[in-house]
Amino acid sequence: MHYSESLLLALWASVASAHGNHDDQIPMSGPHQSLWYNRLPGDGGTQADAVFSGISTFGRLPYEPCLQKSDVSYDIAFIGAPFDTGTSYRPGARFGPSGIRQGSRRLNLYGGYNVPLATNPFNSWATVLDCGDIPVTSYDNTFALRQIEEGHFRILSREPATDADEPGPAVKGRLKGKTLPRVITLGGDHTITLPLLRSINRAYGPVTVIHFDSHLDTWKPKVFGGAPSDVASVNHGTYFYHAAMEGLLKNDTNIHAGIRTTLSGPSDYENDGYCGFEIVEAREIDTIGAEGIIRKIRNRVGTKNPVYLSIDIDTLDPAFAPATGTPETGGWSTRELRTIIRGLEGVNLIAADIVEVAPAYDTNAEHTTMAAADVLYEVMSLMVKKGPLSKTIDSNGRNTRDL
Ligand SMILES: *[C@@H]1O[C@H](CO)[C@@H](O)[C@H](O)[C@H]1NC(C)=O
Ligand SMILES: [Mn+2]
Repeated sequence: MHYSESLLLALWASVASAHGNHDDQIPMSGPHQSLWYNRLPGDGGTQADAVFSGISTFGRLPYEPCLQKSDVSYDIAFIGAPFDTGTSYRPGARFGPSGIRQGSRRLNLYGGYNVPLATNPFNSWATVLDCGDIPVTSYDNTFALRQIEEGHFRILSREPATDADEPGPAVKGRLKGKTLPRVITLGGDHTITLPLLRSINRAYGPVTVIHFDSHLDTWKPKVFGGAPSDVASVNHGTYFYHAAMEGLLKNDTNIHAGIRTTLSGPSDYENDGYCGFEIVEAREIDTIGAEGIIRKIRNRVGTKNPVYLSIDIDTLDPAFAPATGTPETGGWSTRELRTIIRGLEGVNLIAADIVEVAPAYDTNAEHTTMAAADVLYEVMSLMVKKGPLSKTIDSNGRNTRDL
């Protein structure tokens, strides 16, 4: 035996015995003990990884392959949709789900308590899981969109872990009134929101959308992309046009916020109104502030409508989130967007997505994936604070809680 090896063994023995003799002196209290990693393997303590090691899930939540296992239940599920063949400029959002997970590792290092919202989404009534990714082909957009719709619907249409109320009756083959979990989808380019809304429609009927983005995404296919074929007409600039034409949106209740795109002309805004949206421009933050923007959104969507929240990471200025498909300067800071999202407390969020995170263009410091993770942390917190959906949705899909 080499001298260094025997020294190491002696050291190991002394550490192990000291540890064994004084087990109760090691401070192991507080939430999230599974995240504690300051013990020796095999000493009876946790063998969990550190936040900087091991396999990544969103916020280091437990992973379950929910699509393969029908007996897994949850109240909030994270699911990835690694699709990016609907992009007009920079591809790469197929790596969004894994990038966001990587950027989210430190979310609950200290326990995860959200100070401004006074809630802990990692330690609450809710069972929150990372369900992995929906399998998505990169060779056939039509098939990929079907995969995303079916995958999402299988996650959405399951009984939640926490069933606060009696499930209501199904309405015309829909799941309206049934107790449902919430699903947060990690994109993927923004095209995925069309199949996600198709899935949502099967459960809730037409919904209200809050859309954070620098772009409208209601462009007519002839205007955006030229629509040389039906397949090409569905892309990350046109999916809301299709959603409106398919009746997936509740007209005149939807709102975009953070808009600062150039247009083909003023008619793009007219078409946007036709698709059922109001517009909050990014630059309005200079005149009405975050408070004014929150007020506009709340006035538009109310607190009774079931609301789908779709967040394009390009809402943020490229200084804060450079790694995205179509960056636009002049956007909000991460602090401003987080403040505005927290301002949606009480809004009836049934599901959400975050899209257009393309990690290949990120800084070495992971600005974009961290920003995406932190924005979702606020969304998760809002959902947990609001309570189980079954308490808030009646058989007409209406909020019954006295607000
Ligand atoms: C939505 O509502 C607006 C404003 O009332 C209306 O102009 C538009 O035609 C409606 N769109 C659809 C698709 O029904
Ligand atoms: Mn966008």
